[in-house]
Amino acid sequence: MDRNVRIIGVPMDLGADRRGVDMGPSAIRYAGLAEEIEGLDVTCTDWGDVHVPRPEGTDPDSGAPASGDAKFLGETETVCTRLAHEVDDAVAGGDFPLVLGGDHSIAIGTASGVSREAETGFVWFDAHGDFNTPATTSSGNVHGMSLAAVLGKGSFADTDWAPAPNVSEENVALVGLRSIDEAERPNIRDSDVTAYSMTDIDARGVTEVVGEALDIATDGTDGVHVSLDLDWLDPTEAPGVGTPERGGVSYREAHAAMEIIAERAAEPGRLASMELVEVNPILDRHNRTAELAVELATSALGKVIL
Ligand code: 5AB
Ligand code: MN
Ligand code: MN
Ligand code: MN
Repeated sequence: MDRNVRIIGVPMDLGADRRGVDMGPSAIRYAGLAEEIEGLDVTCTDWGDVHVPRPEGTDPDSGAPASGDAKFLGETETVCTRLAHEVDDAVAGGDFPLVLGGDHSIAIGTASGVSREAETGFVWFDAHGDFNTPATTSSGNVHGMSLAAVLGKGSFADTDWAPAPNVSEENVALVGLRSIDEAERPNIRDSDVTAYSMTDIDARGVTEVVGEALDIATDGTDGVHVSLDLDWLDPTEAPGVGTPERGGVSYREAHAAMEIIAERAAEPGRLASMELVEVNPILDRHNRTAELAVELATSALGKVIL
């Protein structure tokens, strides 16, 4: 990594059902994130946390009427707008934004900030599609709608905060899918994103699939944003997540993917930003998932075995 890494925490849990994911940024810091990055001879500055309103005393229906069946949409807009500003500020200052969640709804803010001045491709590592809209969601949780929001799907099209300014569907790759809702599936199929399921990884191997995902995300863009939902990994490796799904990638497959990202970071279409989301310390075992998040981030930033 050739830039200073700017750590931005977002203790957000309003987009998910399971409380505790708001402690993700603390757990990831406690697992030694800054120290490990500095161990790579990369400078690193921790900018602290973006303020997130507490759910108690707030109204889940805020943001109506545009919210439809999305909970805490008003608060999500507030947090994502703040985060977008922080990320934009980091990029403008020549820093590399490393955003710590919090639930995956924060990706709407990261995407807005990083793509404000630059065409940005996305590689979205996840067990889930995060492609629901307020019209298709069965849970009302915005973390299951975040990619659809970034791309301005459904009623998100009518908002000025959700669609990211410079992200084209053609430059978005989803990797590792294994749990898609019935009503969500057509949203993905009818879009121009490229979706790789675990079946693709089984058949072709993680290195080929991630290499192709990076081809898609770098094609004609200025940079790539990596959104890493820790439930992408198998729950045996990453138990501390709110929506675990069996059959995820292994520890080594996850590292291999991050190492490919690091290799490509020096090329045009280089790594623009990264976020680590959905770490829930309450559901974790001895901070194992947070430690894994740190390991994978350092892999993506250039850590090698030899
Ligand atoms: B995550 C579900 N599809 O919409 C929904 O963890 C789960 O950010 C979404 O990928 C999981 O609530 C969201 C059932
Ligand atoms: Mn997700
Ligand atoms: Mn997920
Ligand atoms: Mn989740």
